[in-house]
Amino acid sequence: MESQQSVQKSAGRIVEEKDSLSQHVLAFTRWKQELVKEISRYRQWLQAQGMNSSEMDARMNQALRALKNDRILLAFVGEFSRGKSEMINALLCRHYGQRLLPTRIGRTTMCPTELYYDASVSGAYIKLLPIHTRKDGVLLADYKQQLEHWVHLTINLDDVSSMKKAFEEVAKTVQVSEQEARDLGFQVEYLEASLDHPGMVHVPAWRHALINIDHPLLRQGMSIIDTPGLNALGSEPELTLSMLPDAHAVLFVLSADSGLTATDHMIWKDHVRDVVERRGAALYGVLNKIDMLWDEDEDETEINQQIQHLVQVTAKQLEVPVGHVLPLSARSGVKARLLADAHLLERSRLLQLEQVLARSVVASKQNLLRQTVVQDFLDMVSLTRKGIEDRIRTVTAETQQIKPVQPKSSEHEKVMLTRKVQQEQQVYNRRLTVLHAARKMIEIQLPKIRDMVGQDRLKQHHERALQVAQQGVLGSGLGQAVVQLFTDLRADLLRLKEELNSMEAMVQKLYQRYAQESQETLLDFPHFSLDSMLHDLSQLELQSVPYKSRLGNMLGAQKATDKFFATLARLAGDVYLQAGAKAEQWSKAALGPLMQQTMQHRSQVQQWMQQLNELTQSAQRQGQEVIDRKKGLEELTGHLTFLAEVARNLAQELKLG
Ligand SMILES: Nc1nc2c(ncn2[C@@H]2O[C@H](COP(=O)(O)OP(=O)(O)OP(=O)(O)O)[C@@H](O)[C@H]2O)c(=O)[nH]1
Ligand SMILES: [Mg+2]
Repeated sequence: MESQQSVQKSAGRIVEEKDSLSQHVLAFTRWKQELVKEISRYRQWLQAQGMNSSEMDARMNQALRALKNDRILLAFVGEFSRGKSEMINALLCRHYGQRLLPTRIGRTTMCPTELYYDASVSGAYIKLLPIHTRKDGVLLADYKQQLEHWVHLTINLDDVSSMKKAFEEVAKTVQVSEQEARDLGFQVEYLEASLDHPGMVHVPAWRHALINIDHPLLRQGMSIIDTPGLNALGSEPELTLSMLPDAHAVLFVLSADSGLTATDHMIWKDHVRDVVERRGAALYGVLNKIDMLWDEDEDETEINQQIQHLVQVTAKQLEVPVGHVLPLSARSGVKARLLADAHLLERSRLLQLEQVLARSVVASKQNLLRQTVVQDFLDMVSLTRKGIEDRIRTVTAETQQIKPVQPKSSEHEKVMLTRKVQQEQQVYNRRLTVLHAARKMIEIQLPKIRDMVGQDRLKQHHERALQVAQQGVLGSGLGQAVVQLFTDLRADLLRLKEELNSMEAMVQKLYQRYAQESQETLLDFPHFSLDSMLHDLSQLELQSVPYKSRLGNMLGAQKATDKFFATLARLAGDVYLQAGAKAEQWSKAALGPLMQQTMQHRSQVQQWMQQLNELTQSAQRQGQEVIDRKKGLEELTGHLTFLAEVARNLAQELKLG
């Protein structure tokens, strides 16, 4: 809040953001907030009615967390000096009235740099992970949990020069011997030699940078990753194996003056295209620096034709649709924004880029949430509705049976109600017995799941793969180790899949028994499949192919090979453990609808019991009975109206998709 105010106060900054990307992201954020509100309303209502259960609570918490933490991740990749950082500046500069990231001819960005906004910490900062941490074999993902290893710089958003200085750190290099550079996992031929210290080379000072900064786009839930040019992709395997595949959109940046060069093509082929497309993220080629084609002597139409031709050629080379190659001048975009020059902004085509990002990235993210979170809630609401409808039917039938108040009718009423309570109590007990049996069954199965896929087994597989690596002939060990690891992990998941199938059959039977005991229609229960995780595992294995061949041929690249294997094993292990955890989660949630139904039934039986108590306590109240029931009915109908409204709102969200 404080930094937001300081941003607003400071002179010279243009605070207003009206571009379409920002608007779309903002609309998306509002949409999520509305959903959170709707879900919270339903949850409070459930609590007030005593109809919530711990399973439902857990399910709702998970969905609410997903909605609150959900971010859109945008990554910029490509050969050095193509203008990646300048493009990020173009997206963000208007808010600060200046460029954020350093841009220069030659290599500038030295380490992957993540920009985001974290509302839970006050003040802007840059956190930098020293390069020597590459030697200790600890993954970046783990370092992100141990922030004490990072160098912390605070950013003063009100002081332009201090801000510039802080951002310059990202471009810092240090000089080390060639051997040291190799030990750090670099390929020396790609490094710049030191001019004053022969035999020394420049390596990046930092392994990774995290920048927390308050900007409307970031505040609304967008995170941006800037990457250094060539070979950073190869030397930090986590970048290609984990960060890029996690991005929702990847912009592959090219320069319009040189078109697609051989190195551009290598990066595209080995590290970008397949990795991103397999995950279904949006992937665009950006032809930057189109201003270099602008020529005062040529008219605009001719220039545009040239640009269009270049776009078509590039699309063909990249084998993507023409609409996925975007011509742009990032530098003019920055200038136009800083000078508020509408004509230059149009010429820069920056707005087209923002529109594409808004349409494809934000919209696809929103759709994904619709299919998961919204659908899940809709299912829960329908189940509650069904329960209330059942109650209405019962109460209506009972009300019709009540004759106008006559002497003795109270006695009759009491007998009827006692019978009803007894019957329902029996049904409830039978249901509870089935539920207990079902719970027991799940409790027995849970340790089995944990034994089949868990930390211990993962460790065994890992060790076995390492043995295979050591036995392999020079250069081939890595490939064999990767194959071994994936074969073992997959075998476990396939066995777990079989186990889950038989569990599902058991759950199905229990649901049938439950329905028979209570003579109700069969409830639907949550289903779960390991297929997506098996798919993720295969994708990861495929992603390792370019590395295997490249590292396999590199003699003396032991460090890089070890690091690559450690990263791959960790990521595969994550998918594997996640599959185990999800299977466990499913087993616990599989009985959710049964529980919900039973809870609803219990509260119904309790109500009848109360009625019976009241009836016994005061005989005069018999006349009141019809009125009470009518009231009860009105209340239930009110509940139904409420639930129908919640369901309508949620269904509306689904339709909009
Ligand atoms: N003419 C022109 N120059 C640009 C444009 N965008 C960037 N540049 C220039 O190209 C050079 C490199 O830009 P950067 O943004 O640093 O490139 P990068 O891709 O981030 O490069 P690395 O950080 O080294 O990977 C700088 O001198 C920029 O001013 C553009 O649209 N037109
Ligand atoms: Mg850069």
